[in-house]
Amino acid sequence: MTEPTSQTAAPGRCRRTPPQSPRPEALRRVAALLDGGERFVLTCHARPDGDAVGSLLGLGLALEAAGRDATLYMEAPVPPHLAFLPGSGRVVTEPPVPLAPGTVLVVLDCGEAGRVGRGGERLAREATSVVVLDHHLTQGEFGRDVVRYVDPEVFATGAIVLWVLNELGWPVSAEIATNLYAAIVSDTGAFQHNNTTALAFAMAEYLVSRGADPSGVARALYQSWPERRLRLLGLVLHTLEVRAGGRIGLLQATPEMFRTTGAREADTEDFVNYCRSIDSVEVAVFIREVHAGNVAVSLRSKTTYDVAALAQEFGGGGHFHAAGFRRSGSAGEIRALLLERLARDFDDLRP
Ligand SMILES: [Mn+2]
Repeated sequence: MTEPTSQTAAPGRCRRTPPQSPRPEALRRVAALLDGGERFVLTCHARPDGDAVGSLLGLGLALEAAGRDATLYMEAPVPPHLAFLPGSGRVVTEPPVPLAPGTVLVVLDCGEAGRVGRGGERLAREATSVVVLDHHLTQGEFGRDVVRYVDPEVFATGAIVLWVLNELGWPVSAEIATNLYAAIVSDTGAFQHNNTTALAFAMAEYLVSRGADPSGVARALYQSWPERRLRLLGLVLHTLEVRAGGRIGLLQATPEMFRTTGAREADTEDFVNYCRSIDSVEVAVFIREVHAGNVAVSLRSKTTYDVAALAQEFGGGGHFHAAGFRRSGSAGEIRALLLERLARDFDDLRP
């Protein structure tokens, strides 16, 4: 464990303990399961973001430091833009078969076995117990009893992981702090989204005092993209369309755009926010068709519109202001369906 420098640790200048959780009982149940377990499998939702990966690695490193056997499983390798996170090299992309008796499955930043991707449902079935640490509104079934710490009011799953570690009295190393700090930065949009609370800053302060490097994390998250991402963005921005008197903005990426730029789906992270950045836009939509017939949609809202509810109608989910879904079909078909549905909420939206 890296000790904070004497400067940051000076009394009155840094937090000795992280802020407390508002749900101490749920926290105690989770902590008891982690403390009593010997063998763990940690996983998160497929196509993970910084909160999913940071939470998974942060908890994984803490379990290992506490002498537990922890397998960190994701269905695909850590996305390149998150590979800087300490411990990312320990992630395996094959789920362990079969699960050793006594294994505790911990599902992070995801409330549904089906969203873990390949092997998620089997892992949930075979595990001795299942713990869910999450903050999504949309919660689904695991087909069994699950111990959940789920709070949609919390800005990041990384915050819940920090509470769990604090409850256990396990040390927060610089590596763990970096992961949890990156989780919070990612899910608050670098402290810009309206989930950014005083608690988010208090936790960030604590994590920086434990060794997280804010400018290093910002550089890795926001200034380390391959050139092809910007080439793709250039093409995507040309597709901008605003509807409903400017309140709905749409962007689209076609298979051809991916082909000509060599960009991948992971390179489109946060593209939807360019649409939301328009002054009049309340609902931002980014439709991407990576392979023909295979469409993903990102939805964002600025203030009062619930995009989680909208995404759920299309088989997806998420948060009030940030959600998404995937469907088979053409981008054009799904765009038409979506606009038809949005016309119910936006009177002046004409098909
Ligand atoms: Mn999250």
